[in-house]
Amino acid sequence: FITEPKTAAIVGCPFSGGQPKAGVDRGPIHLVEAGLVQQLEELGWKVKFDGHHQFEEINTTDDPPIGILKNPRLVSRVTESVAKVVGDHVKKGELPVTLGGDHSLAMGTISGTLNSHPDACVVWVDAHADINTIETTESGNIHGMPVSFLLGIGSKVSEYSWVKPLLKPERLVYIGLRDVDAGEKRILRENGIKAFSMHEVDRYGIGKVVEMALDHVNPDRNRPIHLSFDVDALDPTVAPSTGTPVRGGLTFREGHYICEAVYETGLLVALDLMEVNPSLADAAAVEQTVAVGCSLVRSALGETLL
Ligand code: B3U
Ligand code: MN
Ligand code: MN
Repeated sequence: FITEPKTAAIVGCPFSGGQPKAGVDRGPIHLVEAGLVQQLEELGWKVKFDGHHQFEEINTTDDPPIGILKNPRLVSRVTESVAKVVGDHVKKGELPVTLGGDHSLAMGTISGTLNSHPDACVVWVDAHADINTIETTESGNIHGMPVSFLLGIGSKVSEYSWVKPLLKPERLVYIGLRDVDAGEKRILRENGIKAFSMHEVDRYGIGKVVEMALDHVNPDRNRPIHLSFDVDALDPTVAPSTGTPVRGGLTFREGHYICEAVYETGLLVALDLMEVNPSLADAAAVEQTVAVGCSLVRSALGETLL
């Protein structure tokens, strides 16, 4: 699905409107400053990066909550513009690498992927399921909701009518969950959505979990894969600088293994790396988190240990 010469497009999204903590908008700036572009070039990719996306033309001085939803118009307009950018790269056979920013952005990235590849599957790596609906969300933070919008479940908000329900429950799989709201557990159950929580990672080991996850969404290994990686899937000792760390997460190697195994399929068409927040934790922890973020992206783009 990626055309030669293989080209990665860095889609830097300095955006924090899907959650309340400042600083996550600086995640992409730190990842690029750490040398991500050169690192991917060293792996043999042609890399397109012409600055981070500016959302300033998106004017939302007046954005009162819709029901419980916070910053609803801003998040909608930003993610819609991200959907266009990511969709254009995918259409051209380029690999968009979207750097967040908060995970509401995945509403845009996955819409962009599915517009060109309606048969694509999504591997969502996260401590959280991000599948709350308008009815179930307690926080009103849209970064906890993008998956429900993509599936088209829950009540509709006209502001989000651009989001087409292109994602089928059987084309979605989770790895790394450990902080799932009661309402979200019900949604996962009722929609038959496959999820490998940390319990399954402990029971089977990461190798088997990734194999089972891909067997579920991609049994013939012929569907394009969108990998949406929330850095908080990793244990907070590995990736401390993130807005909602949850203990008991993926080890450094488990996180990288997922990326390596997805790369090995040859089916990756889009990658998200989300929720790096350089304003949380001390300088050393920030440096560590940013370095891990870059290294996950390299693994997903073909860096090997040998
Ligand atoms: N499920 C909660 C908490 C949460 C979701 N995603 C993150 N936190 N990062 C919610 O707000 O929907
Ligand atoms: Mn997330
Ligand atoms: Mn998360």
